[in-house]
Amino acid sequence: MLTKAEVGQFEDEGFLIFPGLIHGEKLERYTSLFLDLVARGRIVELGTPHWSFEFGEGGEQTPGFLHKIQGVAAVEPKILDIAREPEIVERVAVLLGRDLDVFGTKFFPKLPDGGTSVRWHQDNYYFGTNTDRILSCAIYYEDTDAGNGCLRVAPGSHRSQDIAEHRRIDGGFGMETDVADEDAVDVCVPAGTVVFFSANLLHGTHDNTSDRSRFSTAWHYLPGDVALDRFPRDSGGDRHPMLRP
Ligand SMILES: O=C(O)CCC(=O)C(=O)O
Repeated sequence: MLTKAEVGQFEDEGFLIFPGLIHGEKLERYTSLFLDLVARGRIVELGTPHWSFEFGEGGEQTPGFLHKIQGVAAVEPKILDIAREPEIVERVAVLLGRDLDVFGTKFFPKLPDGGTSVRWHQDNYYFGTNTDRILSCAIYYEDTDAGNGCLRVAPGSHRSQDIAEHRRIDGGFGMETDVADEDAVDVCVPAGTVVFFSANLLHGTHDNTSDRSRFSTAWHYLPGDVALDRFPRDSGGDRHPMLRP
C-alpha cells in the first residue's frame, strides 16, 4: 500500500501527500456530513463542549462563525468511518504497524472571509512527547490554495525531534512558533486529498481570506502501546481503536 520510495520520503521530508484518495460518492457523502455540522454550528450556543467559534474584533467568539469541532467523533460518530477507510489505515499500518488507534479528532470548516485553523506548530508540542510513532493525518474535502487557507509544512523539520518553543496566539486559538518563509512550502491540493505528516513536523496554515470554505479534518494515529496522558487507551475518550493485530 506504500511504496519503498514513499516510506523513504516520509522519513526524509516528514510528510506524504495522496491527491484525491477519497473521491466520488464517498467524498460527496463525507462532505454532506460536514455541511450538516456547519449548519448546526450556526445555531449551537457559545460554550457548548466541542464547538469553538472564530474570535471577533472585540476578542469574543462570534456565534455561528464555526472555527473547530474538537472531538468531532463524539459529535458525529460517522467521522470514524473516514478514519477507518482502508485506503488510509492500511497505509498508516505500513509506517506504524497493525495495532493502531486514532486520537484527537478535529473538524475545521475554515469558513469564507476569515476562517482559521492552525498557525506554525508541532503536534507533539501538545502531546508532551517527541516520539516519532505518532502520525498526523489531515484530509481536505475541498480544493485548497493559499487563498482559502492551505496547509504549509517545513520539510525535514521533524528529523531533529527537537520541540520548538511555542507561544500563545494573540487573539486566536492555541499556540504558535516561528518558521522562516524560505523554509516553508505550501501544500495546495485537490478535494479528497489525504496528507500524512510526522507529529514532530513543523506545520501551519494560511488563514482563509477567500470567499470559499476549506473543509478539513485532522487526527493522529499511534500504536496501541504508546501511552498519552491526555488520550488514554480504552477510556471512552477521544482515542479509538482502528486496527488490531
Ligand atoms: O488545518 C490544517 O490544514 C491542518 C490542521 C493541523 O495540522 C492540526 O490540527 O494540527
